[in-house]
Amino acid sequence: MILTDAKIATMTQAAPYGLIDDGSVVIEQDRVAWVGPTGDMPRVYEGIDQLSLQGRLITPGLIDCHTHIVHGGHRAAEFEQRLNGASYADIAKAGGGILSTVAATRAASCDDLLASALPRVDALLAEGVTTLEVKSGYGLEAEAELTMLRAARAIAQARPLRVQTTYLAAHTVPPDYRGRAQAYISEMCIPTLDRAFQEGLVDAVDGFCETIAFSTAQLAPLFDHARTLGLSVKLHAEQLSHQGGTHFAAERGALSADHIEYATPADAKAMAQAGTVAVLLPGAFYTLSEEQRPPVAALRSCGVPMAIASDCNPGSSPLTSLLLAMNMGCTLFGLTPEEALRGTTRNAAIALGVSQVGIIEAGAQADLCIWNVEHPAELAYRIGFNPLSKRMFAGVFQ
Ligand code: DI6
Ligand code: FE
Repeated sequence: MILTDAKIATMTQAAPYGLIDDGSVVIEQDRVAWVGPTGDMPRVYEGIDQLSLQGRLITPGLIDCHTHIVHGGHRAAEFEQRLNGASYADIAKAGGGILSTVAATRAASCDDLLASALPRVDALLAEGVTTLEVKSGYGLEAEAELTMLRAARAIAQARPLRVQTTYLAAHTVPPDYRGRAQAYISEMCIPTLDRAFQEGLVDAVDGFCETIAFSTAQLAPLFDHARTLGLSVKLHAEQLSHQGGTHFAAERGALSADHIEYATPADAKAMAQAGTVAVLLPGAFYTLSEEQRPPVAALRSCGVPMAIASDCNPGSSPLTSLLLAMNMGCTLFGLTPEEALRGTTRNAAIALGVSQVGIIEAGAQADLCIWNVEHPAELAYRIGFNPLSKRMFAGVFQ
């Protein structure tokens, strides 16, 4: 198939957008065979069926590289508590927060978790998401963590998209290990990681480095173990305070350090050296009414790739719109619309360690979005409007 009469944001070159004004994409099975200005199309492709897009924009399929989309229950009551004056940390210390979602998640079966996640997944798909990262981390005991990961894998059976799973048992210390974080890591997180790995349930390992969760020293044995299994690591770092997580993540060659509102210019430098992606999560910043912004200027000047994700979770970011996350990345964090789109395509793919997605070039996966817009900046510009015309996953229009 040939998609023609299109603007194409290939995201392959440096800014702006790798844009081709009057372009075509040749698709063979699940791959892009050729992309370029229509006038340059090789003659071998003459005679193949052409679909005119009448000037519409093609981008790579969007990638949401940080979600907790599998979880039981919701936390609307806490939203209300926060608006009555309680802070996110207060609620967590009082046994609410993550732990209330843990109770609801443990009570749910794999089928329940899948069924409750799918409407949220569908909201993301409707806006052009073709690759989705899903974390565990609301089980905090072996069986419930494994169940979450199985539900995450089941999403890719139930819907046409790619799922990357992340093991986040080190999300917070469960009540039965209170005050014994290190024992929780060695007795629960590490042995369960082995089981998840053997079952093929895990693509990467994550942790939450924060005063209300784990220190870098407590996370170190888990990250060491991930490395012995050949698994990549990533980290929730510097979200609410500076704990050294970003530096620790960079030192260990992490795929990404996520949130990083409190990261410093020195942290940005360490990330640049390690090739660690900065995953910015404006939905959590917005929901928690945070004021400390991630060090975007330092990230930019050091050349750290920036990604944007929904952080879809029931507590700090009940967000199921990647387009809105892009808008917030621009409005709240000062990203350009070009950086926002790069952040949900090419850089999001790097944050997941997945190649051949997030860009449009020969050999790449044919995961594409077709948009009813004239210019790619429109994607981050509108608020609450979805201009998606069609979504293609693995060479098939959905
Ligand atoms: N940081 C977050 O923003 C989420 N997890 C994390 O480590 C919040 C999780 C929750 O509140 O349920
Ligand atoms: Fe998160």
